[in-house]
Amino acid sequence: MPSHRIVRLLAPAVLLAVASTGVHAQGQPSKGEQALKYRKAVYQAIAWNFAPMSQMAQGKIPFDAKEFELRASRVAALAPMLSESYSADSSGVAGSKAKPEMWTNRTDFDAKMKDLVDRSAALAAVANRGDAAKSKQAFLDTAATCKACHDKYKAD
Ligand code: ASC
Repeated sequence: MPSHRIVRLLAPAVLLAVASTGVHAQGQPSKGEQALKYRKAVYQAIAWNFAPMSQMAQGKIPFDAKEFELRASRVAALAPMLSESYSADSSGVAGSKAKPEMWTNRTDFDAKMKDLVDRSAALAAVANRGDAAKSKQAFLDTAATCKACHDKYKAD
């Protein structure tokens, strides 16, 4: 059999094998890998904006109502973007710190994620009114929702 004919016969099998590993022909990340990358980017953006609020809440830098409100509004906008990044096809993708039980306790995980979304929305609303003590408390309440989920579902 001529070699070009063999290639033509094998091509569909090769394509199928490549597709089933989730790696595209040009080495692009799979859907699951893209979801994980997106998830990490959103978490990074949240952490970046969390940091100044954390420092203000701890009295490490002076409370600045405008700055606090800006950071709070960003976190409130980012938090609802997370749940989409926990797509089924991202389960088991290398590089994730999610413990396996996160995927099997999805109802509890989703409830914890909703706590973050609700508390960060409340934080933004409180920060909008500019009261230092109330803003700091709303921040601590939000940070507690981060911790609740990390303690249970994040490795290390
Ligand atoms: C942060 C950050 C977290 C949370 C967590 C809250 O700033 O990066 O993961 O707050 O420490 O307890």
